[in-house]
Amino acid sequence: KIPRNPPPTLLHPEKWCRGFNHFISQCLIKDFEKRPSVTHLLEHPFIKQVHGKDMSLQKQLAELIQEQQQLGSMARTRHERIHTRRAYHVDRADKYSLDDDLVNLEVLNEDTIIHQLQKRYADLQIYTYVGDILIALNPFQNLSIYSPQFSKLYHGVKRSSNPPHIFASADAAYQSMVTFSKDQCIIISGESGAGKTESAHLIVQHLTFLGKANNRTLREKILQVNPLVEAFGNACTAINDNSSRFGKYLEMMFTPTGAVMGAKISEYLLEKSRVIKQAVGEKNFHIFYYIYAGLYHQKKLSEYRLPDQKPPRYIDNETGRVMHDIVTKDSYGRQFEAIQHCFRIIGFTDEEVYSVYRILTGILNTGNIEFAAISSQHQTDKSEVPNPEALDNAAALLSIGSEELQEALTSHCVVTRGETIIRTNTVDKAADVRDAMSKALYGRLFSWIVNRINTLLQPDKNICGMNVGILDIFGFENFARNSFEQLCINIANEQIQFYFNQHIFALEQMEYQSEGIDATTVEYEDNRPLLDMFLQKPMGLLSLLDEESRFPQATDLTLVDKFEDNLRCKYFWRPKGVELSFGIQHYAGKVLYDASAFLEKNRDTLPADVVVVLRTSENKLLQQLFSSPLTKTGMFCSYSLMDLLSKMVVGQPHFIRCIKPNDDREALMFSHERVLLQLRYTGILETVKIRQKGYSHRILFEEFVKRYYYLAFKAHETPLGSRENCLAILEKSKLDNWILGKTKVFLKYYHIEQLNLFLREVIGRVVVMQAYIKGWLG
Ligand code: AD9
Ligand code: MG
Repeated sequence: KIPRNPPPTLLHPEKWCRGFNHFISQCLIKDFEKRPSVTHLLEHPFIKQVHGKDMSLQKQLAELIQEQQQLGSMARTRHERIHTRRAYHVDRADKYSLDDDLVNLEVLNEDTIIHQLQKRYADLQIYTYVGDILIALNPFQNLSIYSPQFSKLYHGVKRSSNPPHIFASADAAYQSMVTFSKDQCIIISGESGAGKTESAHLIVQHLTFLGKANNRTLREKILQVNPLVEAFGNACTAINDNSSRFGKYLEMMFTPTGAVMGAKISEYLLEKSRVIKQAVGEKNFHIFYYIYAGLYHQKKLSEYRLPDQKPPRYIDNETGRVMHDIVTKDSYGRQFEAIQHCFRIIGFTDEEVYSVYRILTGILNTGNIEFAAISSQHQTDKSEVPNPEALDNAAALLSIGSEELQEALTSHCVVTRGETIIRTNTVDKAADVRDAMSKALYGRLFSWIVNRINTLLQPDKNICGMNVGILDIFGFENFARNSFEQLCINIANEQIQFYFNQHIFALEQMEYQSEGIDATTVEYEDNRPLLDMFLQKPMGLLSLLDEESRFPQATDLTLVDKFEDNLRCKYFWRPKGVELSFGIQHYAGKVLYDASAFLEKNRDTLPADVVVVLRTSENKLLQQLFSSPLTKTGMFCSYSLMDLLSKMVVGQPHFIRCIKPNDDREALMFSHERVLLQLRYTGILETVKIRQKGYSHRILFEEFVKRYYYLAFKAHETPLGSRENCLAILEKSKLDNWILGKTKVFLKYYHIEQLNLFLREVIGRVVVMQAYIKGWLG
């Protein structure tokens, strides 16, 4: 039986196979394997039918051929692999090493785990598996294991044929996406400086390699996205010179055949307060140094009204240091060129980039505006600007009137009983308004850049694609002094840990019960009570913070009192003698917070007077930034997080756990104590246990049969999603250790890879077929 109408596209090999199931299984595959004559095929009525009708067939087949060549190259890579290994001294027998996966440990305890990791780290084997989860130790040195040869090495091969690698994890996500046409998500966690952002880059690098679009420009664009947003969203902290100060979810979109076709970023909780002030030893966002140095070297500072002797106050945290760096080293200047290049490649217009620079330098000039009190007999709460040139500079760069700016900074309108009264601002208040304006400018500029990137990298809406999302947020932080920002960051990490626990422990164990399966339970540290303490309404910490922020009379002290009165649990305490401080027992350790400025930071208000002025700007971009509704009040921190989690829940998660081997950023230094701590609070020991004993994949009978029926049934059959049929498939594929529940098949993590490889083999034969037809068509 030949299908009456050939399907309109032949894009996905699996679909192709399904569309032509009978035809292919009965005739073409068999024939091909025997190398049939071309005339035999030519005469086939179906081929005639397709050839006559569909001229784009050739193009589609060409794509498939390319894919096939890749599948073929997998086989060929064997030779190459050995070669590459030798070249990079990763020499090892071309077979499975038990050391690669902690699940293989016979004696399982903290000591054996840490010993294994330490031994591997000394050999520069920074990656280790725990079943399907990847542990990545930060090497603190550049390793030569990320070249294109390595991308090839890890492409589409069995996981056990190479040492563990982040490319293998990226590959697994990609292969699941393509095989099952399902969105995937990769969640990278670890404390600050553990290597999340580097890992995210490497994943993007490998995914762009895999999604080898014919479109080279698109690939280049996507590779520029991370460097660009990180220039604006990362900064040097006491822990990490390139610390992420925002959460980033990057979705890479692919066509149904797996060619990359676009990307989209979502940002969470940018630490805007960094724009106006940085802790000792820390810096502002990278971009400010890049632009100042770039303009300095291009001798363009005066054009942007910046002094060339002394950097603006906002970036001059350590007096003199920055200027010294800028004059003596040109690394910032080169970074500025790199950023210009990123803008250009991604597709920003010159005008847009120019507007961005004006706003950035406008912010720097705004920071230099000073205020002094005017005392007269009647008014003592009035302020003026003693350095009007700074005001003029800022106003000029923001393309607004300088008098209007001064008004907006030093006074505010109050509407009472229908009447508008103008009140003056004290010096402190004026400085606060100035800084609030700078923060708002930067925050909105950042969001605009992100949105613009999304527009420029938007895929063709007509193609129904799928994506791999990569979550890289700021890691857990514990400084000498911890403020509101650290609290937000740590709550976000708390949620990631919860999400991990849900997926690795809770959901799995719940299903054993509901499916009537007797599997060993693994105890784990549940941080749910802690999360409740933060997020519960109306009595959680964040709700209390919001409530207090709404009282004009409230102070940071009344806030901490309120916490103490209401949060009666073991995770919260208040140290004696330090009024504004409180402690939290986080999943990752105890953190002492200093509540100064909590209320102000949470309120994050921008006076309407400022918005009104900024909206008059002649800079179109700036106008646009402030045209959206004014304020988002309250729950800033938790709303964003909810959004983040709901996003992640959509796809199937893959976990990467980054670990920091020492606090000195030293290569080859393995601090037993530090690693042990991280293994403990991330629950690695328990994770190994559950992967040893548990069934990480639970698939409904129906879904299982739909996915894998090829393995036991004829291609044209449509078997029912029954228990018996599942059994037939499982037996045919010769797997052991699986269990059948009431409605689901329970599989070990390694079964999935075996089944998928099996399936790919079958599908691969179809592709070979298509290649053959291509030969005839071409
Ligand atoms: V934070 O929570 O954003 O403060 P991350 O993102 O976890 O933190 P990051 O990826 O920035 O840490 O890594 C910190 C530094 O470790 C990098 O700047 C590199 O110098 C170093 N690093 C991390 N991973 C690698 C790697 N795979 N190879 C080489 C690495 N160096
Ligand atoms: Mg980071």
